[in-house]
Amino acid sequence: MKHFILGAVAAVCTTAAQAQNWDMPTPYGDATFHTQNIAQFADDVRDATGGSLDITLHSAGSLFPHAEIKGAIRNRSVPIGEFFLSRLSNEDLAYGIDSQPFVATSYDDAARLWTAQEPVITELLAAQGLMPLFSVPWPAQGLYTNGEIATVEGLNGLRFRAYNAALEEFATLAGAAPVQIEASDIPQAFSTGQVEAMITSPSTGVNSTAWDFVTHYTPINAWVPKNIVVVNQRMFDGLDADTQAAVLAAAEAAEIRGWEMSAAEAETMTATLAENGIAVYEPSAELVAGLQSIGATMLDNWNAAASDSAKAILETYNN
Ligand code: PCA
Repeated sequence: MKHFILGAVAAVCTTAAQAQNWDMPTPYGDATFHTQNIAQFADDVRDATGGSLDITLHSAGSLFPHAEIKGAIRNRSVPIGEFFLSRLSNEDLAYGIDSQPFVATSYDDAARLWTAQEPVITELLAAQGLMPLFSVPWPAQGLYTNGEIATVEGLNGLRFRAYNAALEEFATLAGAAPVQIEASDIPQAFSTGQVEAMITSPSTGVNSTAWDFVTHYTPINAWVPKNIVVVNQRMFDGLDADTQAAVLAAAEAAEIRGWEMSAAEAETMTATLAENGIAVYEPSAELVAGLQSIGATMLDNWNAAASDSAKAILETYNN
């Protein structure tokens, strides 16, 4: 009897030692399609491993603020997390090429750009003990303002919400005043007058109920930036082979599903903006020309500062 009990206790301990709970911080809210895609990824991993790897999502920056998520994965405060890829452009411009205006403006171009970018940033992240699992784009970025914007001069002097260094540079070149604001803080930033215009996706416009604080939206479709999900390599290596395979398979499915969700939202969320009273208009030729000229200046600046590996991404993409 005693042996039997001891045996049972040992069996329970073995299972307990093998089962793992992973906390996963993400920056965006639960209504965001990226978050929903990641929730499905976590479910897939849980199902495929019979619950032995249980990933708990902490959305909207609730566990770590956006700016700290990558560092938290690196120092193993958490094994896995999501962030906006081009936020790392201060480390190497290779991370930020998807946020340069008019480099890749369609999903096809964005997919080709990712094919060129992925091996380069995989190597950069590996040097920090990090491994990318999957990356998913936002719908192409559009312009939200009060009143229609006919030319770039119309942006002069506006307090402009920014989410990375490239958008800050863009706003500055347009004569606007950039203010860095997290996506979940957009409604408050507008209601308190901190900002009065922004460039973001129709998804983020809908998730932040943009009709409460702007009247006009134009799909300038200037860039297609991505989120990325990254795992700490040592934590991943600590999983048994079957669990590793389950994570990689779920990640591959999440990347495919996420790109499809993004393309679907580009249409449905633009329609939702209009249904809620936002005037959706096509940008004038003058506005597009002005934005393209800013993009050309930014690309010159990018090329002047980019590492060789960053420049190699553009060469691969352009050839
Ligand atoms: N939404 C995020 C990043 C790009 C996007 O479409 C944001 O506005 O912060």
